[in-house]
Amino acid sequence: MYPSPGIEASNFVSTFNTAFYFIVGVSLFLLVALTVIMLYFVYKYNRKRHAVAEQIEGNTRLEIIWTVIPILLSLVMFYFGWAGWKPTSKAPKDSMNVTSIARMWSFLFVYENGKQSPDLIVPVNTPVKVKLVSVDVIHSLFIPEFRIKSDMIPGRDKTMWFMPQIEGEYKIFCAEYCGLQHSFMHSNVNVMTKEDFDAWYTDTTMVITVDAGAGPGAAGEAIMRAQGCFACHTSDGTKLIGPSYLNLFGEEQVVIRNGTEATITVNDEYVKRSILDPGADITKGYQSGLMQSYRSTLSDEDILKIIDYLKTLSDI
Ligand SMILES: [Cu+2]
Repeated sequence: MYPSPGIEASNFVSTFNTAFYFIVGVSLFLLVALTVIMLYFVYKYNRKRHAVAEQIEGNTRLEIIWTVIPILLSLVMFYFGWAGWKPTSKAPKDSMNVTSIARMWSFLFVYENGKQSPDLIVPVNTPVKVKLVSVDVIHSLFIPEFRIKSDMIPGRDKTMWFMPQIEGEYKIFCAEYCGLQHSFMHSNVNVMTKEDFDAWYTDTTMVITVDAGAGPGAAGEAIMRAQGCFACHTSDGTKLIGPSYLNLFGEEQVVIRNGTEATITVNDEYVKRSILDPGADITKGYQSGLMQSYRSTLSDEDILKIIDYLKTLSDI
């Protein structure tokens, strides 16, 4: 369940709401006032009452009024905007650090002890500083209920911070159009009590936080779900941006390597290379340059589990 809108889910909600409501209020007032004045003039100066137009030369007092009032209104809008934005630019020193890695089309959150999660899991009433990393194109991390949003630009160091104030689950969206499956790029923030968070954080039996079912390949499938692999690959034979995993392992594939065609067999080594160095071999018929390396987020052990999963999708 998501908390209802209007609650102070983060420390930035009240200042941003003030700025927003002030600007909407001023805009509504002006809309109504200008419409009323316009209708009055339409009535008063229509052709029946005012057959001949008359030239009106300047009115200094009026001109001062309609210059000064909008300037003051704009300055007050600026003040609320600035007062709301300024505190977002510098995270408190005792913030908890999390790195968010965005790629087409998923978010992954990496913690200081190596823990990884597709959801942002944080303790309530603790400042959280998020390092924003994009491995491919420009994404944007947006948590509407926290009133924070920041672009994630490849190659540029950026951070954002917030302090969650109410436990619950909140949506995360990518707010920058980043390609075909952009609308599927969303996740959750899970705000929990400090005790629950500590229990989750110190449980290192599961570095990648996903619910893995039983059976062969379950762990591998869960890892792939967490890493967002299914944004581009399917397990049912449907073609997306990348080849489907169905009946892939053990098969021969024609790939483009250094501009020339080569025939390879999909084996352990090939899968590992495709994950760590995705540009090396591109399956014929697919576009190159879309997938970035998972070197920083997947261990050799994770890759072995992924291979186990891929084997379950083939008759071998
Ligand atoms: Cu995106």
